[in-house]
Amino acid sequence: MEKKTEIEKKVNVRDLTICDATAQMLEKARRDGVETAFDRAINMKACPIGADSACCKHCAMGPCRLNAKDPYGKVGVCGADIDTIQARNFSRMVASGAAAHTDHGMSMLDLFREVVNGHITDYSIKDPLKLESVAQSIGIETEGKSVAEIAKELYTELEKTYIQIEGEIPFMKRVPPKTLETWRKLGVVPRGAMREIMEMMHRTHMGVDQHYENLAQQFTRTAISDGWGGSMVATEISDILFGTPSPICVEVNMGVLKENQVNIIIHGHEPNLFESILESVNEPSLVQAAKDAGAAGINLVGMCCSGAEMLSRHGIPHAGNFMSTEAILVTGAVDALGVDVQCIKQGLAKVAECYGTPMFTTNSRCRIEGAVHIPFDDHHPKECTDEIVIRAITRFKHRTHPIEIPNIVNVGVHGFSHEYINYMLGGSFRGSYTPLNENIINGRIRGVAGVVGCTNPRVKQDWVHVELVKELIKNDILVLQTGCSQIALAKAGLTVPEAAILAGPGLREVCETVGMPPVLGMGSCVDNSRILVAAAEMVREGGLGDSLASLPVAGAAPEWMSEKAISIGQYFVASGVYTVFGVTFPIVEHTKFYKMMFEDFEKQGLGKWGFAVDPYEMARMMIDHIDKKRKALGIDKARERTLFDMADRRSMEAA
Ligand code: NFS
Ligand code: SF4
Repeated sequence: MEKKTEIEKKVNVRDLTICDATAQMLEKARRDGVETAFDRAINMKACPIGADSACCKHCAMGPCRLNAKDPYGKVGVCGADIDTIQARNFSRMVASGAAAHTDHGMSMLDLFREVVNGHITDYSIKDPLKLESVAQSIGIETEGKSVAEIAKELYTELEKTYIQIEGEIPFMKRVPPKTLETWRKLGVVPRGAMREIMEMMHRTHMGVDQHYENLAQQFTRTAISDGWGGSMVATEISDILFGTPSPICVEVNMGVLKENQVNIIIHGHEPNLFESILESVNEPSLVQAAKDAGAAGINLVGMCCSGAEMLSRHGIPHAGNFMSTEAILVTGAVDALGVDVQCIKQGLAKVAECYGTPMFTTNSRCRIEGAVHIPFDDHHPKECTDEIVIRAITRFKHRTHPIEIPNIVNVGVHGFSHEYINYMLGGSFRGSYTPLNENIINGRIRGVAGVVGCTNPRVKQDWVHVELVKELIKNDILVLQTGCSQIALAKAGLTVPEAAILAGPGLREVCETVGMPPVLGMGSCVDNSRILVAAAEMVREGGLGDSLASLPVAGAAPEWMSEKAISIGQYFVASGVYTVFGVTFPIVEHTKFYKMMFEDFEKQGLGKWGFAVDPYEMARMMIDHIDKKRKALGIDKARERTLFDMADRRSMEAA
């Protein structure tokens, strides 16, 4: 114990995070003697063999550990070499990440089916226009059909995303033809996600697939079944049921907690829980109960991904990203923490207990010792959400812990669905991606980057995200964001139109003309599918090549931590995007597997992986790639001309 405190003392909280609110709470946690994941990350040295993905525990002849310094010097007991071991480990990360997104998507589809069948009445189809456009995008004839008829047909089609045994999943119809042709040639077009994930698990069992290239074919197919399958269904169905986001001004950061109100945090990934608790907190009898308990009202706040969805759809305030979930409990102001699935640290239960915050699990898939389980059922959702509100009110009434809420709130604009980008740039009468493409072709916008993903206590929270994005926009690259990354930039104040002053002259001019921020928040991690759809639209629009791989775009997950991020990275790579990860990468350099991931994929017409810890290095890699694509498209000269013109104009104006 002595030793631990010494290590902690040596590490200033300012070295752990650039989020002032989180830093303030980490200081308090230390004073209170409460441990968080930041402390555990300091005390738990990452296993170097595991970090290199040089170990295998797929059978009881092992576990076997190879040597990353001499990767071909040794093989496992069964004879598996370093390439097989890395490829199998990577495959299983993709399978797990893809399973998380597709199981979430399937829950949304279950809900949709029951709404369509009339068995669930607490939810309804809020966005019939979106229903129609999704149906049309996969070839369903909508002319003269009722909403109910279209919905039934759409359900039957989308179910194939999961359970289809043979044939291509429905959203393959959205993939630009040239990209689809490449995928068919490589044999990576998914059948149904269940089948792909099952086959992936089979092939990574001891003694099955022992060729890294063959494994790569299947993990690519599995990842595509996530991005263009499970995740895309999750986004589209959520929009149909709860509404398609459009830009909205929202408050972010821990200052959204209110000392004089009953504070409820929902942290997780599935929007249905959140949608229902939003109804519960507006229930007049519960509002009255809160007032009777002495509260000024009930304050509902989101964290992580379902928080990012509610922020985009309804303007619900967002309190912080993944590495702030323990810290916020340290305020003592949280009267209930409700969680569903994914990215819920087990450590939350302990911290919640320290501050007398009741924690509730709600999904049968996720239970935590020390948390109270209140099952959430889509057929009677309010039974669960009302109960959480009632217990929060009780906790408010009996608050015993001193309260300290960081007085920090950042206001920003979020909710840029691909539909809205279409409308925003193309005008209200006839939305289109023409202006975006034109501005890329004429060089005002150099390219587009998706910066997404987690925060991770192995690096300074939010810092890599923020520095990377600043560097990109400074170089005229429009940034699209989702998940915890989006919240990092919101806290840094970059999701406002005024942030355009930080952009390069070309991007700045476009942002100022349209009145948009240089950083567009698109929602949760499953909403990365919005980025794919936007990219497909850019190809369809014309002038930027005929496949996704020809676009001047790049992606990054600078502070990633989850297997979901790996699946996302792989489906971006499969979709032709150069994708750079930070923190660490589960791979050994100077191996065949490494060469395939970081070089050869691109030669097959896909994207490729990149890795850098330093945000400026990461930005440079992405910019170089974007310039390479511009050159291949023959639009590199246009940019020089445009920027020269602009500089000319400015100097003339000044004179
Ligand atoms: Ni994405 Fe959302 Fe955040 Fe990472 Fe976790 S909340 S699904 S996995 S940590 S971005
Ligand atoms: Fe070792 Fe092979 Fe078993 Fe893996 S599958 S643990 S490498 S013997």
